[in-house]
Amino acid sequence: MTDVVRYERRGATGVITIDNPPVNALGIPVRKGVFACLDRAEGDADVTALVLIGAGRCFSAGADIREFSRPPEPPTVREVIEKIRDCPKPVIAAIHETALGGGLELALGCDYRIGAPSARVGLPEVKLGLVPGAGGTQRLPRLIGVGPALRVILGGEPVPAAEALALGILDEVVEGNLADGAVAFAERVVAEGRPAHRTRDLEAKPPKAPDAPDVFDRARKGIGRRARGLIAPDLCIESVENALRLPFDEAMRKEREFFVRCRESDQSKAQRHVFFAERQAARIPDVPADTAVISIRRAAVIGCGTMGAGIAITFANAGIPVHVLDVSREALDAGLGLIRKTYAAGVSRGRISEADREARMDLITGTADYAGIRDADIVIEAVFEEMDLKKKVFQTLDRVCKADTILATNTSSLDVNEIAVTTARPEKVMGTHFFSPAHVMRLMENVRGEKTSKETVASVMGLSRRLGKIGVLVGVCDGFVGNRMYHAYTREANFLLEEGALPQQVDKAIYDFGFPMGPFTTGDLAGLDVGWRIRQRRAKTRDPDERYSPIADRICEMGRFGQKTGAGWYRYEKGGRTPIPDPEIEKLIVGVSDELGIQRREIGDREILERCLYALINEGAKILDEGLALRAGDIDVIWIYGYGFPVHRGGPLFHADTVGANVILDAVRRLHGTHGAAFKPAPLLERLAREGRGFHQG
Ligand code: T1G
Repeated sequence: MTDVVRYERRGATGVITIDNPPVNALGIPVRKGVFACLDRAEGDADVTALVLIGAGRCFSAGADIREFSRPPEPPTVREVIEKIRDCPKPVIAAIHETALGGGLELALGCDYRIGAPSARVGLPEVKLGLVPGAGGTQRLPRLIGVGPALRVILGGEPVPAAEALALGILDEVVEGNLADGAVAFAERVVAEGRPAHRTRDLEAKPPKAPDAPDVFDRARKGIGRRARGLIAPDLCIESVENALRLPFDEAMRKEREFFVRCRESDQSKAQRHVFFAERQAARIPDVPADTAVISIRRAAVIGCGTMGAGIAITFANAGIPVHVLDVSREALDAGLGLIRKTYAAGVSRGRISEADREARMDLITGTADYAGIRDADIVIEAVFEEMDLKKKVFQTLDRVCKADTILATNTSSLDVNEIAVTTARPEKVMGTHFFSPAHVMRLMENVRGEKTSKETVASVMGLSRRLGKIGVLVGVCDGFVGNRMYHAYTREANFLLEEGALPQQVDKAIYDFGFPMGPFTTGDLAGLDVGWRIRQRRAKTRDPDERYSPIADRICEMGRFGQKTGAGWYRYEKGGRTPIPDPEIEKLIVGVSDELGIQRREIGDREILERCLYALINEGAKILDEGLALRAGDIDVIWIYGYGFPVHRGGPLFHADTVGANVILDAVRRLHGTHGAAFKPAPLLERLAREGRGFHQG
């Protein structure tokens, strides 16, 4: 027994309880504790069966991910499972809430598995860049068949109790007290004299309909689309394939080899970093976790355009009633129509049920009258990106809303402090920057103003989680963190065009690095007019000596705003979304090079990546220096969940640590020499290189 595992007798059944808050991770004390309890139960002649159960929130969230950067200490999860296998008495796993990764593998090593209705079981290792390493790729195909096992392992999603029962992962789902149900099941197993029921002794079930014999080829094609360049998914498939073609012990040895290869890979280190970074982002050093928060029972959104509609859907999806206000009845009707259309698409794609759609639509009310939003606990302003208009809206909100209503702006770059001081409640004003489409993108960049109170910060950060978003707190500057870095990244992409590259070449280099799309395809998708308006606003204060590329403006002046106008950086077939390189644009680009007297040259992918990514990293270092982001991991999370930075590279600053601060500083210095002030090395980057440290060390 250890203080995280306890043992008790219930009649002739020994009950082993894992009690290692918060999620019963299978750290070394847990493994030692379970091992010791098994020994004790084996030696107790009065014990005829065993139940393994979790205390607190769940059965077990699996291996302790924090241990992976250290050599494993015995007993490993595998050794605990082997101990269960060798136990002469039946062992029953009793699962509530989650049994994930090694937690499910531990349960698969038991003779039987009993679930509460709340049980959700899964093997999410692939999301950490790993292969299940304690027999999951061998035992699951033996229990549920190769096809369903591949879906569970490659998808990484938890399987709810009813489906787990139907598949054969669970032997029974018990209502009421889970421990009682499991002990009763154990007593039945003994009374019926059932033989040992070792999953390893079962034959792996080959693919059956609807999984055709080519299930492995189809799985490989599937990951080719979704998970290009990733190591773990391919090895997961190979390991499951081994369940059909190798003896159990040999296949287990191969699984272990695959797991270790993945665990040591940069990809898995990056994905494990992101797992913790997105949780760390919720921690605000000067806002204690027990800070009083405002209860958000009702919300309102001002402006029912694309963003406003998406934000309203986000609230309704979280079960929060939301009023959508637009002073123009026509705009309001269009926005409500967009909301209906979005939900209808969700139903037709099987993402939500008809009942869910109805319930969520009932939570959304349109109004053209500010009096209708008086009782909102939070109002998100999502009107046109124009400062005077936003100030007018906030002055009205300040007058109409109750005293403790939080007033938030969805601005993507305007000064939140300037908006806040137009109200009598600056302490209740924040930025809540959603990313389009707001009901899909998980990032919420929460902008803390100079006068924003801790209560408001805590309330909005808590709301992010409730909305299913990843809230990251940032400071006020032009573009906050994400867009300020995006400006540096796209600035270099545009300069590369002037110097010899074409949009399709830059986009391909960025795509091959792992982004879902490059900057020009992204611009066409988001709409080029958004950036154009921001550049026009900045034109008034732009340094005349600062290099500026006119190409993007020229394209907008032609009325080419991207997909929404059928042409932008690329052209699109009518109604199509496939970017087609356009000779018209190539002509425009070459014309600008000539105008600027730039001799176009051959530009390689390496230079494209250096110029775009190191500009991004250098700007991120400046942002950290200026205290506008709390930690490097926050910047990584912003870029992964807001801009599609490949998760298997960990985000821009984790990638910088993988490359090495000194390597990046050398390149930035070289680029500074050839491309001027934009590449002036950030002081933090210089410090890290000098001290041999990374953004995430210390
Ligand atoms: N190891 C270490 N810490 C973990 C952890 C884990 N497996 N899971 C969660 N935590 C921490 C988390 O960092 C947070 O810490 C706190 O617990 C609450 O988590 C051998 C090799 C279970 C669905 O991938 O999916 O087993 O911020 O905020 O929203 O083959 O945690 O409080 O300090 O997420 O209620 C596989 C990962 C591991 C599951 C609960 N298992 N965890 O969600 O709480 S690899 C996973 C989750 C493995 C085997 C392989 C979720 C959750 P802090 P939380 P939640």
